[in-house]
Amino acid sequence: MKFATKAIHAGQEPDPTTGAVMTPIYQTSTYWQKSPGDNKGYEYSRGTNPTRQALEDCLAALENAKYGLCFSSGMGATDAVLRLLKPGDEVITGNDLYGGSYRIFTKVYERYGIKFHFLDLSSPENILPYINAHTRMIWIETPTNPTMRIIDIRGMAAITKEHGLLLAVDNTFASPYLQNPIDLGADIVMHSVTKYLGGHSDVVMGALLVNDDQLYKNLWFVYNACGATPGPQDAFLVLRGLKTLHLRMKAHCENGERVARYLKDHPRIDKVYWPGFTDHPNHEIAKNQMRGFGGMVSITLKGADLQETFRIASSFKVFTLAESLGGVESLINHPTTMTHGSIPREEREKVGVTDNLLRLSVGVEDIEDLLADLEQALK
Ligand code: P1T
Repeated sequence: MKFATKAIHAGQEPDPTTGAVMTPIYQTSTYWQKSPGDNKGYEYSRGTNPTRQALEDCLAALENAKYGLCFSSGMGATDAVLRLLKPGDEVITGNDLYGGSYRIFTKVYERYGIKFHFLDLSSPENILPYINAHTRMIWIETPTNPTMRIIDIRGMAAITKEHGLLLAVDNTFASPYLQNPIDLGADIVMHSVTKYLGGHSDVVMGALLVNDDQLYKNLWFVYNACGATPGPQDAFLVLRGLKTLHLRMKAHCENGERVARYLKDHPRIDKVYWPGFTDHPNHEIAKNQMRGFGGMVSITLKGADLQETFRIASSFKVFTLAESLGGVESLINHPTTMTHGSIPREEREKVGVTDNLLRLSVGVEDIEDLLADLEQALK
């Protein structure tokens, strides 16, 4: 099946009891057993729930994966992956990451004796000097949040396979519409489902998608044992959102490109971070591994201090100043004080996350209204 058909149908059949075309919200914590162990495949909703199962199967199909697991947030999904590790293990990751990922690595898992190396991953070979007998996993985010660097997934996978390491890819910014890391050699795909997959800024959820049977079993154990699984109402909302993922993503890409090109020539703007520009340092890799460039655009304001940046960030009328991204509505975010506040200044400034940086999640409103809003706010 092609992408649009999978987005609408995968994992979903008319309900066997009523024929309902839409997957029902199975709002139950537990399931009847005729005698202990004699049940219809469901025992307790922390481990299995039919609405969640339909969503997990749909997400797996969209990522060309065999298995899907949903969590109560993107961070819950990341946490489950990290629970595969043990004290003494080492992880190599990028130096340009969602602030919450940096925080769980440094503030939670370093306390349990896991070591993280934060590197410039613009060239996969940069990781070679850091691989040793303790290295277990490479964790990458591409495009990166918020400076839209692109990391070569195929190049990374060649190295992780040679050294027997796990490659985990946070595919939140691209969504499976634009990029399928498993096809490029990744072992684990992670999503903040909260973003493009849900698509309507009304659900917080995460997901992991994998192909390997043993890896799935290990992750399912954590999922059930630690229990950060989402409820059926949220699973239903995401199933509903997914039915328009391909339509929304096409519109996000079109509007994202128009906004990026408009800002590139704007006298108030210094840099525009968007991987579709031919002079973006990783443009060729983006073209190679993605099917479009997405709706995320970051900018730096020319000569603006924090106060002026705040003034501009607060003067939009269509873009809403808020954390998060990937919904139908356009959002604007100030990374250094909002989403990336947990990264020390000297670390984030090295990769361009400065106080005059703003991140735009370009929604699917009429492009003329979005450009007019940018024009009035940047006056
Ligand atoms: O918010 P949550 O669903 O827990 O997902 C965490 C997460 C993981 N990975 C990436 C790349 C993300 O962007 C996020 C969440 N990010 C935001 C809330 C944000 O505004 O950047």
